[in-house]
Amino acid sequence: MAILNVYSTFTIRMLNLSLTGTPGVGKTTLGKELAQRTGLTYVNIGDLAQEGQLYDGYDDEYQCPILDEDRVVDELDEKMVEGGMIVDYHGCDLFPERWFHIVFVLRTDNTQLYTRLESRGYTGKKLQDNVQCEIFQTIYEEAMEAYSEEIVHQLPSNTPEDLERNLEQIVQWTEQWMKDHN
Ligand code: DAT
Repeated sequence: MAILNVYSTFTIRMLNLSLTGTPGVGKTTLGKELAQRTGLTYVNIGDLAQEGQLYDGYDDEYQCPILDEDRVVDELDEKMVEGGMIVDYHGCDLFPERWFHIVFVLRTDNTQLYTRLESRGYTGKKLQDNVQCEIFQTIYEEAMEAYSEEIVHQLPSNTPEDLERNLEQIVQWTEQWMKDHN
């Protein structure tokens, strides 16, 4: 938190991070901890949509509401322009390219992901499809298509050691970005 407060007395450029990847890879865990360590603001798109009921219908197959992407983008745009945001969502190509300075795609081994999603209560097709999404690296490919390839980075997210390493790397990268741009 102290890291960014140093800059708070004058106008500064702030970066925005995307944390993306298949459900269960650890975006929320990493994003919340990262917010604590950097002072950046964590936003979970699923929560934001639920709070504002930013939905456009219901998906019977997956038994979940369908995100109204335009309203989500409108809702967040002002904050994104100000900067200093960490955005957590299991997709990334719905967001404007200009929003992000860096995109992290978290990756988890299939067996681990299976266990995590099962303990979250996922079963049947929903469980299988999500694990397949990870096997086929769907979100990584989506990120590589939607953003400049140099800003897209994969991070392993299997163990607590991975989590700590990812945190340290992103905190360092954030500090460096702030120095370079202010
Ligand atoms: P997501 O937000 O991507 O859906 P999550 O942060 O809710 O994922 O994490 C899913 C589960 O996995 C949760 O029980 C915490 C655990 N987890 C997250 N990152 C981990 C890591 N690096 N090592 C071990 N477990 C992790």
